[in-house]
Amino acid sequence: VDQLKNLFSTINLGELINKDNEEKPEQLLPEVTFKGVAEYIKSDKCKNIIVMCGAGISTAAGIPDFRTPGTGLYDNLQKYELPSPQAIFEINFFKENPQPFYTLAKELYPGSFKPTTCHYFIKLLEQKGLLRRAYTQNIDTLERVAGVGGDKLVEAHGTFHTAHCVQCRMEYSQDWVKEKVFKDEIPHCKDCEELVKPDIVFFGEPLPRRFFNLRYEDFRLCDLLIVMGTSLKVHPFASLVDGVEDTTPRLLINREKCGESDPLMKLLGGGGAGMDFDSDKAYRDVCWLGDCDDGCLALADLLGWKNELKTMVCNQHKEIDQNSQATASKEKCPSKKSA
Ligand code: CNA
Repeated sequence: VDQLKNLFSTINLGELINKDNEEKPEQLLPEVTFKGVAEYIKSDKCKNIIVMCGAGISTAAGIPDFRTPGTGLYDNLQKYELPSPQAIFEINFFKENPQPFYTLAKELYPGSFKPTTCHYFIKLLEQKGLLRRAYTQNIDTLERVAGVGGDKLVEAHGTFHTAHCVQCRMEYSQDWVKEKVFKDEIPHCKDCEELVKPDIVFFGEPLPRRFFNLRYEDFRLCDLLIVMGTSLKVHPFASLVDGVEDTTPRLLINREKCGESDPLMKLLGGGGAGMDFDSDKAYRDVCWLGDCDDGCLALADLLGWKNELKTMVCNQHKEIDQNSQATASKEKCPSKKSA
């Protein structure tokens, strides 16, 4: 370690990093701002948008994320007496002790939550013919509930939509598993009696084949990457931000900055370069800090879609309320003329 420290102390990192960045790729945004991103979307240069999202797009629906201090799941798992917060999503721990996962699953089961404005913004991008793909880490299926087509979705960490026996791989439906979970029963395979687990990817399991099949082509063709509601801490998902071309603009909408480049890692050849929002060399990365729903509404406003988005959210929520026979929303949908 001391030798490495000595070696680094003799290297002028700043100089090397500057050299690395000497050739700045072409800037496609008219200006490197939120407004510049909106203008770019309106231009004919932006036809393939990829959205990458995480738990932060669903917190407004009432589903906690992992890492937000206080409200995140990792701060609220004490009652399960786990060896570590992550254990609830670790495959080996699950096979030994599935109860904590199923207790939590009952709380978070899809069907009890409504998509957020942000989910409907993704749907709107699809309707406008601009969505190449939405890569989600979420397992709550709210993108599907919002109407995003299955062909436009990559559920990178799996989904509650289907389930399989961990042993013989027999498939089970979401409804079958849900019925057991809501009766506080642990679902067991009808055939081999082993555990049945929803097809969400646990730590220690590979990502779905669809993720690997689509990612290279999708990201090569991407004209704009929009990253929303994720801490970009879980790999390989997080490294997707480096899969786009050097010129492709990237917009982060999140409560905190994340995914920024680490100059030392870059120099050592470790991983991708990450994003650069603030240096004087920034030419394509833009950050909008705040809640995803507000960010999507602000972007929709600049695009002239705000009323359309608000109307979509309102109508869809009313329909969900009516179908679930819950109290119908009293919210008034905006009229076509109002902004
Ligand atoms: P994370 O690590 O908890 O990060 C969430 C990020 O979103 C943080 O940067 C927050 O600051 C930010 N955030 C939270 N709420 C908002 C908001 N309303 N507006 C803007 N930003 C917000 O979660 P990641 O998704 O990055 O981590 C990946 C894990 C989380 C995946 O494996 C998921 O399966 C897992 N997860 C999914 C869900 C779900 O399906 N809804 C819920 C909890 C965890």
